[in-house]
Amino acid sequence: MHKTAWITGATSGFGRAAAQRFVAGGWKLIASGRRSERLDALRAELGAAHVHTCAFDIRDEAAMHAAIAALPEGFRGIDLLVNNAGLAQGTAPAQSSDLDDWKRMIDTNVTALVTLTRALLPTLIERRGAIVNVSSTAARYPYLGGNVYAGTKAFVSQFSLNLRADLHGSGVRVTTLEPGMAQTEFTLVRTHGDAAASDKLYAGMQPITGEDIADTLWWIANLPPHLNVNRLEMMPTSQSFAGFQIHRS
Ligand code: NDP
Ligand code: 8X3
Repeated sequence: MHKTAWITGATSGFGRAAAQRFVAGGWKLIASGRRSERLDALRAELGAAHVHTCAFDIRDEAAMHAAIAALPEGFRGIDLLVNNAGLAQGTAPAQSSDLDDWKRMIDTNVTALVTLTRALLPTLIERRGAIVNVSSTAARYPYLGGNVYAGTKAFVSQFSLNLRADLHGSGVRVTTLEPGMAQTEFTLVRTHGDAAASDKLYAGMQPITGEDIADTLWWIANLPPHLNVNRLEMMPTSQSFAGFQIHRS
């Protein structure tokens, strides 16, 4: 029997690559995101029989519940939820950040993630499924301008570990995936469309790709049922750690 994955944020980056990987591997796919034309193109590319798409803003709780209610019969049982939709907004220090950017990140990366997870827990429990929450190295390593983005990802990581505790004995597996620098539309979104800044960030280094993440998600989801990856942190080889900063008067 085909398993079914719901991958949020499937219009770009990690989510689109994962959508391609799971359908190629024989899974049925629910792909969501706001950009309906991209979802239509994905469905055309991957084949309509195994792909259901739903276009909605994940911050819109009513639209989310409508999308769940409208799932076709063959897509109602969900074996894997990949909570991938998310964003960073801005790189400024806290004292000069835009509060609306902060709220947008919290609404998307935290509130929408827990809302969808809560709604899908019954089917995930029924099918002894799995949840992979896409967090970030930002959850663990502070950096200048990370502020609320990093805070949302710390929430995602800690929520994932706590979900594991609550779902003890249910057979549902939960993983938090914490990638470092990856080349997607992430930086374009973060900088409000500054392509030069995005290109500059990735210049001269080899970032993680969407395909790298898709392969990792595929590995996690297809491990034998007795194995749970709790937390997986990964970085490009060309990215590592720097020291603390010291202010001297
Ligand atoms: P992209 O910008 O390429 O993809 C983000 C996806 O999230 C898009 O499909 C977008 O769809 C979706 N999304 C964003 N906001 C909403 C919304 N309000 N409603 C519905 N969908 C939304 O970035 P990535 O692939 O890099 O990001 C995926 C995840 O990985 C994010 O959670 C990000 O924080 C995380 N991450 C990224 C890293 C990186 O360096 N790139 C590193 C570590 C973690 P649409 O715009 O169509 O709605
Ligand atoms: C994205 C990685 O380092 O830009 O989550 O915060 S970073």
